[in-house]
Amino acid sequence: MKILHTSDIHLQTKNDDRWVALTEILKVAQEMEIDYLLIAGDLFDRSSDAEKLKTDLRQIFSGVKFEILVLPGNHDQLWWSTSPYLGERVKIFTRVTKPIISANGEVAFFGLPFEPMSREKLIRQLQKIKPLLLPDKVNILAFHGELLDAFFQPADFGDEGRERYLPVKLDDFQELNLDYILAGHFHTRFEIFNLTNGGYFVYPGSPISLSRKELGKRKACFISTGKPPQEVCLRTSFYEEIEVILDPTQNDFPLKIIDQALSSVAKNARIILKVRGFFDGQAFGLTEQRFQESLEQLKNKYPIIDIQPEYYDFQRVAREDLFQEFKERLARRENLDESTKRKMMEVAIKALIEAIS
Ligand SMILES: [Mn+2]
Repeated sequence: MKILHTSDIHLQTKNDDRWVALTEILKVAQEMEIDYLLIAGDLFDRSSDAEKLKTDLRQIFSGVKFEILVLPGNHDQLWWSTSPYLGERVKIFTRVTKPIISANGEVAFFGLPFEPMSREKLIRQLQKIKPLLLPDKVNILAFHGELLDAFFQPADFGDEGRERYLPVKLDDFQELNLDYILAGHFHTRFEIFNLTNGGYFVYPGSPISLSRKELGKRKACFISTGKPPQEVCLRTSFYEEIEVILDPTQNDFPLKIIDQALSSVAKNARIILKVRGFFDGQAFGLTEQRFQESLEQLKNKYPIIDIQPEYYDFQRVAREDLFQEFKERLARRENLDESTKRKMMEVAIKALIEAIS
């Protein structure tokens, strides 16, 4: 059986990037001919957003060929508790002791709907699954919370502060013999953890960048039962940090170097461009202002959302005989690797800037 797993879409309104991400997931699910789409919490950003989107969702969820299983997350749990109707394809996890069994009887899906509770209570809740596990079936748990084994930052969960959201350890699942734990709440990236019984704990990461913390192509998790989880790249928009370090010994025009670095970035990326290092303004007939204006113009060519200008025109230093001699000697050194040479060059330039200003 084939399952696609996503989480933390945090829908807010129709036709924005998040909505497009949801339609992309439905499209991918259709193309892969999956049987179940599992959404492991925080489909909505807030309950009020869910209420606004209900009828539109009912429509798009009814046009699919697979079943959709939804777990309430910490952002939308109250709304799900009103038992909304999202079409006959959609089933909602209501109690951890009420598994959803697949039509062919192969898979038992358990789901622990989010609700604030102590770690002790959480462990008791999880233990309730134990007598219900079906040894001849594939047992899956949908879970929305924090995995303590990984060193995450609060921002990895969408800046939710220091409060803990259903904190678990991989060891908590030791006696449960689950095949897959399909989790949500961790936005940053796709991550797989191995369970001691041979099963897997997976966070797919948000299918769209919700903040600048979520960098790189967004993914969903694909499961063909009996096999390890696989990542599926989505064609949704995402933030990408591109850092260009201008090498003061390079003879290429600085803008050409930046253009080259940007040319290979995916079209659906939102680029945060960081330009560091040094260039010789006099040699290229560039002032820092002209350089910055040219960088801004790149926004017409590439999807750049932010430019962090940390470059430095070191033309005065570049003209110093001492610098020229240093540069030549450094270039001749064969027992130094390129990164060491670059660091030495940086230190030298900074020291010379200090000395002559
Ligand atoms: Mn969450």
